[in-house]
Amino acid sequence: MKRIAAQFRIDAPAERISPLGEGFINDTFLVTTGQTRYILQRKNRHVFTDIPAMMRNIWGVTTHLKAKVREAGGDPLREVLTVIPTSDGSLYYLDDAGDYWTMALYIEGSVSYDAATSPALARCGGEGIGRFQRQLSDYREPLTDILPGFHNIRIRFQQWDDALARDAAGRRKSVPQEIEWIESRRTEMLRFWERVECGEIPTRVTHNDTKINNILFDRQGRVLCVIDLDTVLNAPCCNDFGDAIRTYANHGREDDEHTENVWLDKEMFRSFTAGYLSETESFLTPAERDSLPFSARYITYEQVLRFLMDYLNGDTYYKIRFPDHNLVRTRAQYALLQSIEANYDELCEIVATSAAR
Ligand code: ADP
Ligand code: GN1
Ligand code: MG
Repeated sequence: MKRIAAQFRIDAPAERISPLGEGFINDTFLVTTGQTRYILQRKNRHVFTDIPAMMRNIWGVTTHLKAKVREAGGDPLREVLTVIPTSDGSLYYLDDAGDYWTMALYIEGSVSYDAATSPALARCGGEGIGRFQRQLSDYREPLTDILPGFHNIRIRFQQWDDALARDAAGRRKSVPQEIEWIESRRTEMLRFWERVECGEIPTRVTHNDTKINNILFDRQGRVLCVIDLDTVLNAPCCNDFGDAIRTYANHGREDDEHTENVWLDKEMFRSFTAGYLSETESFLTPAERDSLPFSARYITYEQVLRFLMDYLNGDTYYKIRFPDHNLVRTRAQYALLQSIEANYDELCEIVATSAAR
């Protein structure tokens, strides 16, 4: 690992390297030299099949964000992810085993949460995601679509149908009820996505993985920096909103075994929405604003599908900590989906009347 760290432009040889974080996709390490700390990541090459293009996307977006932060008088080294290139100027290091490694500055004084601890924190998270979208709303460089159809339910259904047909892990017959949760909502989910396909809901530069541990806060609970930029793509803004609600407004955990703990916390929803709209109200079209409440159903449903599909496939995508982890996640996210559905009219009302105070 020290040999790999030495490939990058760091200020001194690495003294200590230790694992960090709760990400489900990449392997993340904290590298300490005499003076500075860095994040070293082994990117998941099974999920990301074009890591050079992904890193070009991240470089372009972070360069743009840094200019915005500078203009606003902020600190670009703390408010934007800083990619550290290798000593020969590449954005990644490819090792002999074919693994891709990348490095970034560790943001000192940052706090990472796995759940929102107060409505004030949820509001700050909403501001952070909204600001990220606003600062990128005039980004005109092309982005490579490194994950085609990432939040496109039509494409997810193709993968789903295929997974059911293959039944690779022989688990299909053990989860008939869970499969029915997906099938019974197929039509309404496709109907929502048609609003994107026909252009009524536009696409912009968005993050696409806005769970709470992909944003760093300072010790006062203010947003510092949006991280995990692997999935920055052209997609509808509402996906970022809906994906964030999955963690900020979930009273339980994403993989709660006690599904009675899992319900949508409306105070958290209200606060996240107010923060998000305070940054985005100026540019969102009426159709985009109108799409926000349903996006919480859409992305939570998609997550039920993705966890269950990974269970059917034999746990090949997400890191798991115990054998039925993906099934536990499926059931917990379904409990959240049901709670969102039960409160849906009220969520529409909150979004429609939020004054983005
Ligand atoms: P994954 O794609 O696997 O989710 P992330 O890029 O989200 O990986 O990193 C995993 C965790 O590592 C984050 O949730 C965060 O806690 C921590 N982390 C990542 N990058 C930084 C950074 N630049 N500064 C501080 N902490 C970071
Ligand atoms: C993954 O990488 P991470 O852990 O931040 C996944 C998201 C899922 C999330 C579920 C590239 O996010 O799409 O919503 O797990 N990222 C990718 O917790 O698939
Ligand atoms: Mg992450």
